[in-house]
Amino acid sequence: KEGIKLMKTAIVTDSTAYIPEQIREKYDIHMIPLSVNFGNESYQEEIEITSEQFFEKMRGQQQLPTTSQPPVGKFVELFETLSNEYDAVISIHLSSGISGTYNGAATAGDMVENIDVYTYDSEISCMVQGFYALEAAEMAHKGANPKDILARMDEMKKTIKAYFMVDDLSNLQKGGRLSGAQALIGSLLQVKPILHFEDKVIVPFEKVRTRKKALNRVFELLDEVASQNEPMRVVLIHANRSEEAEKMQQELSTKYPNIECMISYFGPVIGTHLGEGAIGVGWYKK
Ligand code: MYR
Repeated sequence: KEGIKLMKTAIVTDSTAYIPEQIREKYDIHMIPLSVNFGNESYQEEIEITSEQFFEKMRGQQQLPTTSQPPVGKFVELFETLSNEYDAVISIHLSSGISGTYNGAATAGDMVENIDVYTYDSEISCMVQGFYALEAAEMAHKGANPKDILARMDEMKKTIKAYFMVDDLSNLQKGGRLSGAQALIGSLLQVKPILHFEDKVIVPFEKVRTRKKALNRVFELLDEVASQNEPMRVVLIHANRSEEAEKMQQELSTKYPNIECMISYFGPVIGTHLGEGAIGVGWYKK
């Protein structure tokens, strides 16, 4: 008689989930880095350059850095190594509407033969993408099969939301990551628009005049969900504004005992496109 064999599924994500190393280790999450380039100097984020070093370096530059997706070969190499120990891989990535990373992982998945690779488009990025990776890792650890993990992520997608604001829209515009009507974008350069993801790309959500008003509006949107008193996870994401994020965390934790509120950051690659001072709020119902 055959015993029940638990599937061993490895969870892979990319650096833009900004899951701190200790947490990746604890959850056994494998990470492939994207890079930032200053002229012809290239740094793999989270490995060769920290957020603090990056923002400091960016401040001193005339020209904006650029970013690049990981080479397909990096994914191939990792998937092949994982095939020695696992039956399957779920590889979770930043939105395919803003980066070629997801497609690169999918190409690599097709190239590797001795392991099943499922690529997942988070349609978002940063710690909100990290939420998928953390839940997937918890399930994988318990021996859940890939189909069930993928189904759970699709379920999460229904309540996952993130809004974010930048101090200056020009980085996003220069990097070509702001979608929506050009005329609208022109008129937005004067204000502090709230941004979000729609159909995998970044579009303005609402025009607001000041950062304070924009934040209040985002907290109002959060309140619509948080006041239902169901368990939820919230993340405050900042580009080198940790004190501001800590203050907000305190306020939210006091106001909503049902939410688990964490702080995360916009690292080098996302920081290149959003600029220093950006702030975001993301959440999902658990
Ligand atoms: C690449 O070079 O492939 C990376 C491009 C990254 C574009 C990032 C655009 C900003 C994303 C903001 C995410 C906010 C999530 C809450």
